[in-house]
Amino acid sequence: MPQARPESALAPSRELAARFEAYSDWRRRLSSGISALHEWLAQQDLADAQIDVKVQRLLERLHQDKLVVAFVAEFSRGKSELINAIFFADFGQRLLPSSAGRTTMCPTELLYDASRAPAIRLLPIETRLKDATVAEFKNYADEWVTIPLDLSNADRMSEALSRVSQVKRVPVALARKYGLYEDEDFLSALETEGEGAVDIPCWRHAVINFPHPLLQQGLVILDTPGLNAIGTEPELTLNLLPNAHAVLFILAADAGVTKTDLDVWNRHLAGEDPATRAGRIVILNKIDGLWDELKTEAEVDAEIDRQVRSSAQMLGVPPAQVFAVTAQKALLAKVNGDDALLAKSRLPVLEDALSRKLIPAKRDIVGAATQAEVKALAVGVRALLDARQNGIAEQAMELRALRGKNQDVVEHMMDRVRQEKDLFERGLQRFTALRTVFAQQTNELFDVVGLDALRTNASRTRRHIESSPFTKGVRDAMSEFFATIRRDFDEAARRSAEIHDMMLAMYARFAKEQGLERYTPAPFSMLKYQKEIDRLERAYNQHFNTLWNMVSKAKFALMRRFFETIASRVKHVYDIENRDLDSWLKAVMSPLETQVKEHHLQLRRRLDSIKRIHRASGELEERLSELKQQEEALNAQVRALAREVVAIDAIIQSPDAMPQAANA
Ligand SMILES: Nc1nc2c(ncn2[C@@H]2O[C@H](COP(=O)(O)OP(=O)(O)OP(=O)(O)O)[C@@H](O)[C@H]2O)c(=O)[nH]1
Ligand SMILES: [Mg+2]
Repeated sequence: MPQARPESALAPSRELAARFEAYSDWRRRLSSGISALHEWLAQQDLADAQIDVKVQRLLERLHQDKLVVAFVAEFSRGKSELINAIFFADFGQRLLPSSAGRTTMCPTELLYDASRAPAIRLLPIETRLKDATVAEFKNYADEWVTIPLDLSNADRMSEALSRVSQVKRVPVALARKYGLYEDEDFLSALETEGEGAVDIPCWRHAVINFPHPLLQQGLVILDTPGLNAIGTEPELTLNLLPNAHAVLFILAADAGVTKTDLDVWNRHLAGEDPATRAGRIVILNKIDGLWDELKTEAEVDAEIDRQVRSSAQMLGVPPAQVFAVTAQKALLAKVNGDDALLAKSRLPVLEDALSRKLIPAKRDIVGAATQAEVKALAVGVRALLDARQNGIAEQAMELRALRGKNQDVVEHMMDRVRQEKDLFERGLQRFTALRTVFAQQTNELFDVVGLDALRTNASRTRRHIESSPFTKGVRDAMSEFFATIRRDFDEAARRSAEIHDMMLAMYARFAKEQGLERYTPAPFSMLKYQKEIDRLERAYNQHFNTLWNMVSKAKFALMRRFFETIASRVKHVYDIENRDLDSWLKAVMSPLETQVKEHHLQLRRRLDSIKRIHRASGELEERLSELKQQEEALNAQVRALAREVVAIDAIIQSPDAMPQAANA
């Protein structure tokens, strides 16, 4: 367990922890606001299956919301040391292995999943021979080696964590088969003794499940190995890094910006659009190397400043995005409770920037998305309530007109309602026919962009790659893979527009014929998924040549794995798109279903009350007062709904309550 230490030394990361705690607290409050709305809807009999699914999804998203921060750099720049200094100084020692030379040999995720015991899980490097991605392996516990973490013993913990730097000696041919061995670069830099054997990482990926307060609240830290290791694991380049909320790129003051630093930056981080670039934070580490007792403090600061500016210029980012620190001295300072050294390490400035930038930005995005969904939900419920109100008003009007009238008039009226009901029931047949067409069109739509279509496309691509394993063959196969997806997406856009048109016409028709509320469903847009596919294709194009040239002999193993990673990312896009399409189809159809059901009910009620009045004229006033009560109850529901939505809005807008406990 963390040892006691002077209060002040911990202040800066407490700030980060406090902000994170406040953010989690906000998510919890937001979740309970949404649950309250859902409960109220259920109580009032206003929730249907579609609403249940929407709320469930919203809550899940809020619950699982993660904030991923990746640390990327060439080896030995101090990534692991920086993670130790920011997050694990409380343990009073270096937790993640950090040493000269290559240390972290596999991508390492630090997170907390309460459903599992604290442990480090390691995916053996041998899994590179199989055509599956790390993300897929995550679903199979038996593929991983799990070492439990003893939280009460820092030494044993750090020993368990040292596994991320394990290497083993294998024949060169095998390393090539894993897609690891390259003649000039990566592995030759590891000590090789004797011909034909080479040291390779023991593990392909590590996940550390560890109940650190920040991780418990949804922070995920991603530590990565240096340049070439990044390049050989497509999972990193295509999935983990693009999806990180922030990427910290680390330089070392003693090395300056080297060619390999620039390679890492340009290949994996630079990004084309300024927005991506803005999410990058550059760290100039090891500034203690510039400390010099023979110079004045001002001189040293000027030198650091000069390095910050020149690094910023080389990377094409504003100098304000570059933070000069020394991770090692910061860790030392925190462990010893040395305030002066901690300030001098400048780590607090970085921590402050992290907590100020990252969390509010994330909160804004989550808040806006939640607000939009709650609003859409409320609009649907409100439409139903409006329809009920109109029905009651109509009935009351009808009945009031009967006051003092004789039986004939009542009979006449009953006939009229009966006719209306007949007309409606004929309309129902059309509605049933529409539903059949709708189901047919929906099936056709899923034929075009369902998972089966993707599976067929992927197997065809795999076959093509294998049958023509030359640059052009692979390139053509891949282009065709993306082109097919694009064609399918265009086709899906066309078909969903057709469905939309049909439903618009149907709503208009029902509104006209049956006097139902006119409703205009939103169209479905494929743009989001198209953009994601474009991004994957760009990433593929960017990495293709690099990979092709880099891994001369192992290229086929690597190419296949590279394709599998792309295919699994594309599948992810399809999963989301299919899910969204499914909810869209429900959202387009279910208001009409509800309207029709509701209208049917109202007609029956009208007929019933006129029948009752026909039997006994005393029923009229009684029935009218019943209607009055129903109207009042409905008005109360409308007001309550508005209150529930306002309450959720208030939570979304509420300022962060920085919890006292975190500062105590
Ligand atoms: N002088 C000094 N040394 C540092 C500092 N930060 C890290 N180091 C040292 O630099 C070496 C490399 O640090 P690591 O944390 O292992 O670097 P890394 O970027 O994780 O490297 P890989 O895991 O190999 O990719 C270690 O010996 C650290 O102690 C610092 O601020 N100042
Ligand atoms: Mg490391």
